[in-house]
Amino acid sequence: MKLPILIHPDPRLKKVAAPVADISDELRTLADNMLETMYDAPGIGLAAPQIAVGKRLIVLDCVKKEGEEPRPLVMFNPEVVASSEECNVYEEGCLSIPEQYAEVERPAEVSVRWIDRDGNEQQEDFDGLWATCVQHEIDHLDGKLFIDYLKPLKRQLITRKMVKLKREMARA
Ligand code: GNR
Ligand code: NI
Repeated sequence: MKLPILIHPDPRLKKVAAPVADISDELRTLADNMLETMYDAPGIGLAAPQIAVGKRLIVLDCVKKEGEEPRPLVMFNPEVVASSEECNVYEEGCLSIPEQYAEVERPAEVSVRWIDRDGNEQQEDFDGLWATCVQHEIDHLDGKLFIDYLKPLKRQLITRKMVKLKREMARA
């Protein structure tokens, strides 16, 4: 089932999400619906607060090349346990901030620990687009958006555009 994605500004996107206690079938279904919503958008990641669920759950798949095997990842309670000194700059976008893109600098490599859909603890190192995306998604769980890294003026400009977009969407 496809779920509606919240558009910034929305107070639900600014809240710190709550850790998940144990992995139920209900949570697995939610994760599957998030993956469906993400692929449909299309996007390379999605965090539960974006669909108005205040839980520490993210999904991602940064395999974007045609013909390559997809790699859907479901992460409950994901945590960055180590980050590289070296940084990367990526042009980021967000499904909650449609059609707005800006360069954001983040650690180039991160080690992430999480609980998978079977309730097992996992840890893996990510680099490239995967590293950027997983950090962007974990930020959502802490109520943080990529525009929070921009200069206030640029952030305000984008926020105003989104207010206008939401007004137009409500009228349509
Ligand atoms: O689809 C998405 N693309 C993207 C591109 C660069 C950096 C981060 C992202 S994540 C984004 C989907 C999204 O909003 N996830 O929260
Ligand atoms: Ni996002």
